[in-house]
Amino acid sequence: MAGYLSNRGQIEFLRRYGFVVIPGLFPPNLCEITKYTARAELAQLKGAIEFESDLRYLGAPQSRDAPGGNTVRRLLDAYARSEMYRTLAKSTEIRNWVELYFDEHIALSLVHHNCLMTKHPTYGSLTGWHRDVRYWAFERSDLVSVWLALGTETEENGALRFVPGSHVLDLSDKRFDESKFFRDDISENIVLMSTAISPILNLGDAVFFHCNTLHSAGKNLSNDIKFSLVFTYHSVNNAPVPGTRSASKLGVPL
Ligand SMILES: O=C(O)CCC(=O)C(=O)O
Repeated sequence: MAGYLSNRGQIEFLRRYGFVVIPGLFPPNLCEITKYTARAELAQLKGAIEFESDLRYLGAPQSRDAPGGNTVRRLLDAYARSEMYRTLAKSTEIRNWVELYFDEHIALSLVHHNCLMTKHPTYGSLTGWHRDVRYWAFERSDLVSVWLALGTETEENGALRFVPGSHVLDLSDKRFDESKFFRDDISENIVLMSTAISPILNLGDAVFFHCNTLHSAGKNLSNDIKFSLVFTYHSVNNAPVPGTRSASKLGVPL
């Protein structure tokens, strides 16, 4: 999708649909090395970690003592973890693109995403429909996340699904539950969700998506762990609201 487009064409695509796939953003060998780093950290349970049992989404172990209780969801604080992740987060490939999108200098949020996301077979849980902005507080809801695939991502192993154009829809609070997930018991919501598409990503491909885009992801039904590196960016002129979690760490100007 959008593989034949120029950067400006890709940006237009994101503005219209709320997400865009950028094929081959990084070379496969660099992504393989990054995945190798992540596998080592995973094996050692190194650094700050979010476990599936912390989230308790559908299909996740209910506690750390339950079977599969040590299943990792996210290796947190990716930016602080290794030079390898920092280099990718600050790369010219991402910076130039996102700067062009905002047409302003940009910053990387250390609070939102900033993680190496894993999805494990068996105990990796699905993620319901939501907008990422649900827990974020900036002057304007205008942030872009970059999801870099460190392997193939398909519906079978729990790839992201997006509702095209949902980032510009005015969706009332009543259409979300108390955890800010998009309710699946409202017919208008069901119709909207039925328009979703799940782009296939290959090693080194990325999907850039707006913080208001409705998205979800299924369980990993394959035999292999899925690895993705995820960072979120905003204009330096779109500051986090003081006193909120979004403002709890200074962003990194790029
Ligand atoms: O991989 C998943 O389950 C989706 C994660 C997601 O949508 C998120 O962290 O916002």
